[in-house]
Amino acid sequence: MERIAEHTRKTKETNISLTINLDGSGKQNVDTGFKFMDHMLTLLSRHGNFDITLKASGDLTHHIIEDIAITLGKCFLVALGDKKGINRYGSALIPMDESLARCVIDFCGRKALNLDLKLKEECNIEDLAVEDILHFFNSFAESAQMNLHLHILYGTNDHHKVEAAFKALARSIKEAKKIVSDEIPSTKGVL
Ligand SMILES: [Mn+2]
Repeated sequence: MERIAEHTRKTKETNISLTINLDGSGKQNVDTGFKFMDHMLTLLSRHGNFDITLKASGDLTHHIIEDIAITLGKCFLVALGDKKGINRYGSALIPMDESLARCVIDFCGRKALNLDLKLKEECNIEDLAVEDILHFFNSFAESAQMNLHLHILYGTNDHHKVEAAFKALARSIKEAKKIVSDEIPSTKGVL
């Protein structure tokens, strides 16, 4: 069965159109209007080994980034379906030059977020505010109904820290979405 999800979210604030294919090969066509977001979602797809097509527009940066995260999380939830056979858990330690990111995830059906990217507050990374980047992970975890533990262990360059964090999330997703059996990976029998 194909693990594909397509969702269009149109509100008075934003217009998000997103498709993912969990069994793709890491191909992407991403246009969010924000260079840094495009950069991060492109590498999320590439290193996460899922295909993504995304077009986003809207009024305010905060709204657009938040609604992309909500839509992306929802697409993961839908594409994972009943989660039969998935590895469920994923983790990764990923460096980006002097920075090191650690990510551990569980597609368990419940949101929990433990996030510390050691970023300078009230600061921008390229064309995005740090608070919008942090909020992205919160909205994504909530919408995908997953446990997300994402930490920068050390580092100095904020661009490197965020890039390492997205790559660690990508590798964790790649591992967690993988089909490894024909059973639902829960003693409750449901995820
Ligand atoms: Mn970069």
